[in-house]
Amino acid sequence: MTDYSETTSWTSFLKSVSSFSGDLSAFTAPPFILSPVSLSEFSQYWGTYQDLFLAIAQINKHNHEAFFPQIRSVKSPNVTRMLAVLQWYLATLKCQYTSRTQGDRFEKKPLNPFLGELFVGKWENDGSKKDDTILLTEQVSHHPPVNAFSIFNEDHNIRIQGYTQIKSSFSKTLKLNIRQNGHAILETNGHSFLITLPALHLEGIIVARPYVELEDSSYIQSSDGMIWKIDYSGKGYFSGQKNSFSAYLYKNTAAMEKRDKPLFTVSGQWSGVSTITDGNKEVLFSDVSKYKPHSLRVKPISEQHCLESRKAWDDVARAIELGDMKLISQTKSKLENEQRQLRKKEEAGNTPWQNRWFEKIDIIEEQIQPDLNGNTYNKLVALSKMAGLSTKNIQSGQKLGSREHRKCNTALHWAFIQDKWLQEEDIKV
Ligand code: HCR
Repeated sequence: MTDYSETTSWTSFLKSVSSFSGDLSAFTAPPFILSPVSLSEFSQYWGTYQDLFLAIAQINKHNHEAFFPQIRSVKSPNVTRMLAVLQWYLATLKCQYTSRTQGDRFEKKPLNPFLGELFVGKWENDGSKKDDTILLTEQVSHHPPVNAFSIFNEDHNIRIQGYTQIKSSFSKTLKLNIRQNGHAILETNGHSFLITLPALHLEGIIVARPYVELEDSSYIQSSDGMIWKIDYSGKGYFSGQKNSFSAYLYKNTAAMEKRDKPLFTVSGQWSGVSTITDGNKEVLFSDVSKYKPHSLRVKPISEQHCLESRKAWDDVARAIELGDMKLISQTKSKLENEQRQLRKKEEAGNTPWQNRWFEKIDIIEEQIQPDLNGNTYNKLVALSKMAGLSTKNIQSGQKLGSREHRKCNTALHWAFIQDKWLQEEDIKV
C-alpha cells in the first residue's frame, strides 16, 4: 500500500487547506487524490440496489406479510413499507459513502460539475425496455453548486427526486466537515417519503487516506404518519464498529418528540449487518453484503452529448489516470475557460442559462400549500410539516424551531418537470 502522507505535495496540500476559504474547487490537490469521476455521477447510488428499490412499490395489503417473515409483529402494509424503505436506504448509504473506499482505496476529490452538466443512464431490470429505471442528473447551479436528480420506473410506479448542495469546512484537526442542503422525495402508489440528507466528515486526511463518517441524525417521514429517526456514529462511539447507526420507528413525530417507546429499533452497521427489535425479540434485519448491486448502463462516450459528464470530462479524466499534473491543469483550464466564456456571452446577451429538466420552486413566494395528494412540492411542504422540519435553505433535516431556520428567509428548491423530459430531443438514456 503506497504511503502518500510523507510526500511534499501532500504536506503543501495540508498547509493550503489549513487556511481553507470554503470553496473546495479552489484547491490544487496532488494527482493521487484526484478522482476522474464527476460528482454528478454520485446520484446513481440511490438506485444501485434496484431489487430493494422496486420492492418498495410491490408491497400491498395482500402480500405485505411475505416481506419480513422473521419480524412477527409487523401487522400492516404501511409498517412493512417503512421497513422496506429503511432497508433500501441503508443499502444506498453503503454505496454513497463507502463504495469508493473498499480494500486499500481511499476517498478522492471528485470533479466539480459545470453548470448544465448531465449524467444519465438506466438500470435494465428484466431486459424489457418497459421495465427500465431511468436516472437523470443535472447540475442546476454552479454558485452555489447544486446537483439535482430524478430516478423513475414507470412500470413499477416508483420515483425519487431530490437535490444536494454541499457546504464544506476544515476543522483545526484537519477533518473536512460536510453539510448537505437538499432532500430526496420518494413516491410510490399514493405513498410518499421525505428523506433528509445526513451530515458527514472526512477522517484520515493527515495520513492521506480519507474516508467518510456520517454524523448526527437524519429522518424519513412517511405520508402515512410514521417517521424514522436515524442516529449515526463512527468507530468507538456507540460501539467499536465503524458506520454504526440506530434507527427508531415512531408512529408519528409527536411520539418521537416525547421519546415514546419506538415501534421498532434497528441497529448495527449501515454498511453491513443490522438487527431489529420491537422491544422483545431481536432478529436479523438486513445484511447489505447479501444484496446484488445493479450496474447503471451509461452510453459509450462516442454516443454522448457534449453536456454529458463522461464526454465533457474525458480529457481531464485521462490526464488524472496518467497522473500528469501539467496535463490535468491544461485540460481542466480549457473546460473552465470555455465555461467562463459561455457565462460572459450569456451576460452580454442577457440570455441566462436555461436549466433543462429541473425548475426552481420558491415555496414562500409561490405559496406552496401542504397537500399530500398534490404535486411533489405540495408533498415536500406537507411532509416537512408532519416531521416538524424546516423547508428553508438550510442544512437538510433541521428543525422548525432551530436557529438556522429562524435566521434564513428563503425556501428555494429544485423540482423535476416530467414534461421537459418527455419533450427532450437531444439526450437519450
Ligand atoms: C465529501 C465528498 C463530496 C460530496 C459527496 C456527497 C455528499 C455528494 C452527494 C451524494 O449524494 C453523497 C455524497 C457522498 C460522498 O461520500 C461525498 C464525498 C466524499 C469525499 C468528497 C470530498 C469532496 C473529497 C475531498 C478530498 C480532499 C482530501 C481533497
